[in-house]
Amino acid sequence: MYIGSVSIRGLHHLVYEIVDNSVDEALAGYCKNIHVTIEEGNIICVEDDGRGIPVEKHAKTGISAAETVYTILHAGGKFGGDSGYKVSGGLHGVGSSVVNALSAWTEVTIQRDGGIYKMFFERGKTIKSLERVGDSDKTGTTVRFLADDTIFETLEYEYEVLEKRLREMAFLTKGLRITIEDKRVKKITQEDEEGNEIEVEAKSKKGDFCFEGGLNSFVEFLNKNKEKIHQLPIYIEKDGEVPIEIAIQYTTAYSENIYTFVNNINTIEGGTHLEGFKRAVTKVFNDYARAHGVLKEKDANLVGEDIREGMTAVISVKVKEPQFEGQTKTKLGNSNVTGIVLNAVNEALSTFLEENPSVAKSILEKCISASRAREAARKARELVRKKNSMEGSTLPGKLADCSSKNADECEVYIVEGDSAGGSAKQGRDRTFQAILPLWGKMLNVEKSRADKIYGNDKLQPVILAIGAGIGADFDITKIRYGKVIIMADADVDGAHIRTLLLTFFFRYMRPLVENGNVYLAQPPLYKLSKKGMEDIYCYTDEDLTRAYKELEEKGIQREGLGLQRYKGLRRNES
Ligand code: TSJ
Repeated sequence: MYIGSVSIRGLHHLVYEIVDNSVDEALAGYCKNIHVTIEEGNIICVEDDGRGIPVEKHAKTGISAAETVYTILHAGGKFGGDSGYKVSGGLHGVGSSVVNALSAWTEVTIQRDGGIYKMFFERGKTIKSLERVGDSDKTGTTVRFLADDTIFETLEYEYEVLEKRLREMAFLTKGLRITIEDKRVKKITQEDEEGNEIEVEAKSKKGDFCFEGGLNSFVEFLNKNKEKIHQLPIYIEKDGEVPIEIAIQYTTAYSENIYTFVNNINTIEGGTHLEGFKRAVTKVFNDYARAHGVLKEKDANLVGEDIREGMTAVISVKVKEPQFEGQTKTKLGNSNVTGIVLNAVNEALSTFLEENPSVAKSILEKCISASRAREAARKARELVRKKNSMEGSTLPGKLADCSSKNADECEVYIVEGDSAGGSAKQGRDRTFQAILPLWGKMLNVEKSRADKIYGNDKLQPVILAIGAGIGADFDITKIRYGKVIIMADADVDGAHIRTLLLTFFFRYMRPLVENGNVYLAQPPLYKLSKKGMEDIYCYTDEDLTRAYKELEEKGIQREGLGLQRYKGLRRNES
């Protein structure tokens, strides 16, 4: 229920559920450090230096509070009386019993009241009740668990995914230190000086996150590779019924980048807090522009989009009984939050602009030029539309189309260069596979405004081949291929083209990405061959190591194998 799925996503959720308990302890003011370790065998260890889960026995049940949290659904966060400011209750903080039920085993260690206490569970059942096993002058809670492989599709945690979420948690909780270490032994294949393939142990990965700046550090982190319009982020903090924390920093980029959180949960579908924020920002900048003569009486107001161009912002609110709506339950529904955020931003942002006129001026200059570009883009779009309706929607000349017209079964391969396009054409099944070769330098849409996208000669063939328009006009029901497959070389240039095309799809054909129509063709890195044996293709270094091992078990030694190493990047170099 809290975990959501048995895929790798659900697996990662197990870790978040446990860490959330320690973060709650930090929010209550009692925990400064949280250590997360991925141990060999995909065992997770979460350790905090909080007060330790209460160990005394419950008057009625005779069971310790600690064991209750771990075995009774929903028990978390509801015992121990007033444990300070708690806002969880929504999606997290109550999931420890769920994690327990979904784990092959769980070991809980509590240091508290001068003692060390331990308990142990298997698949949710108590194997060892809580007992005192030693003395300690420290306090804290440590949970180790192994997810149940009969429930989850995979137990292989992705370090980067966990790291990103833990870094985010550290940003959202000023001053809290969260560390992560991946201690799993990873073997990778490398070439030694003589060009032989050798296996070596990869370095363990580590992260150490503590941000005194909180959300200001967060936006600075998000903007670290961007050119800033003002150095210090605009910071808004307001306590009250709905505590609000917001940081804003403008860059010269053309996109808007707003992240919203409710009780530390990323509300990717936005909701009432984002609504209030957007309305306030639009109003404050327009009012300021009028009051200071940047907009004259005859000028139309700036629209929200113009004002948010180049904006990076993080919004974090704490809501007592959050209602989550939307497809993925990540949209805040509480309607009172709109007005509360709106008022807080109105007040704080207008004060900021009055006190920092040079920053206000730079931001407004950017808004005005965004507004002009929007007008130019509208005209460019009209032009393309008119041209298409006059000429009929012609397909690009270089497209080798397929014969089927049923989009569900059709694929288009976007291929780099003429030679690759040629071999792709030879290898394809022309009934359902189309090939679109591209050349030359693809436009980076992140570095250009919309008016430069319409009619761009590199993007035009892609737009016409897919046949569903772009931007606000994009209509996914019109796509001519159910699969849009980017097939670029496995080298740096290929990686560049992949990134540029993905950026274009993300910014101008977002539904295509969200609906899962975009694919990357992955070429193999190695081929193992031997006379009388079917060729084996390996896509990663792990694949190769596994293939060697399996062949060895069949009595085939690696010395007798032909190894073809294809041009391109090893995974660890990409
Ligand atoms: F729930 C859990 F087992 F999953 C878990 C809880 C896992 C981890 C890694 C940490 C925790 C946890 C719980 N850390 N800190 C706490 N704190 C309490 O449970 C606690 C301690 C004292 C009092 C009190 O009122 O004295 C109240 C609470 C809720």
